Amino acid sequence: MGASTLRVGMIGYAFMGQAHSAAWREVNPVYADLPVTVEMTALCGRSRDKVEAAARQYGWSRYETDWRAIVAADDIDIVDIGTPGHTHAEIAVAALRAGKHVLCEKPLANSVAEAEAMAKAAAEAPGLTAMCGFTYRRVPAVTFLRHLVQSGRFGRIRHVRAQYLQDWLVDPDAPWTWRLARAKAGSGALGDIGSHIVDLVNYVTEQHVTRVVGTTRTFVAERPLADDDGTGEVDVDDAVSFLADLDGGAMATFEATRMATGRKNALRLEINGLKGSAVFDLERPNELDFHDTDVATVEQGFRRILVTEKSHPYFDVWWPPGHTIGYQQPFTHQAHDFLRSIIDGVPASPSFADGLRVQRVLDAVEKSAASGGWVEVGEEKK
Ligand code: SOE
Repeated sequence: MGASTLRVGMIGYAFMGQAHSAAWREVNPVYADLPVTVEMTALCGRSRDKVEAAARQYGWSRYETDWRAIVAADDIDIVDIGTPGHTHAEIAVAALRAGKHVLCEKPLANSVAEAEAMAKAAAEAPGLTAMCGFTYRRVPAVTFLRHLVQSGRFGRIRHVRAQYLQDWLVDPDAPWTWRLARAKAGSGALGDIGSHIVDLVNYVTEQHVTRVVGTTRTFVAERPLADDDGTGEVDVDDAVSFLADLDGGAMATFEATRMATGRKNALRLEINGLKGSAVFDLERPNELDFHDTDVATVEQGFRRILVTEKSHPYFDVWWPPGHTIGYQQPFTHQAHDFLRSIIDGVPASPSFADGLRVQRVLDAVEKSAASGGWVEVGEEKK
């Protein structure tokens, strides 16, 4: 291999494995100016038959059945982690210590202690890129919303409303999965999808959650197993709601649920500032609704911005205006920005420290749901 090749080993081949594989596959063809070539060197999973088939289907050169082989391999520069949360810390810390760059799916970990160990390992490896996969930062309309905030179009922000609504657990007979086991997933809707909106509120507003009060609910405590007659226990939340104070003075509400009938993947963000408001909904990913008080009062109202111009974030490499992109492309943007962080030595965003910050909020929400009161979000250890 030449110095201009970066070789990826990916661990996990399910939903995120498919999305990340597509991103690694298309990052060079899409970004012609990238001075490195990505090699999809090895895919790892525990089931030999399944990982072999996935490696062939997604275009990986070889497969492994033990993640340690990926971390130890001399011909791998980047470890991409797409496994359930309980494995993230061990793999990521080992990979960083072995001198690999790491891209790790969200939530960063299943506990604050694990996330702290990961952030520490990243801090102790300053020459390596360690990024947490909060991919929605790279939806062009979301990035553009952040630009609008930064350029003062909302003035002081008073309210933030963040929701992530799905419905794949509405049916009480929907099968049990690892995402419903605390030992593997850490929490339920809170960590799986609530983590995305906590990160996005931080990212878009540059305000951080300081305290929370919330409640969680498990509506269905047992579900049928997919491959035998038994049932599996659900010991995580199906839904969570919480109020939060942000350090820039805004009030925020958060809601994450897998029980919102008809809402398939509705990540919604609404911002109300003194000078304007905006609404984003991931079910309409190329649009942003913007209300701007600079317009004459009689002409005011929410107008739809189609975020597909070449000058919108990330769109320079895509299609002519109006030719939309979808769920996959932000993963490609993420792969590109990850590679750029390695090549240019710029800090990864979101970093493991950002992932830890989200983890502290999730932890505070769980404590609040247990106590019924407000909980301060833990501070960084000095
Ligand atoms: C499942 O709820 C899930 O796949 C999340 O784990 C992802 O992060 C989100 O992008 C879509 O929904």
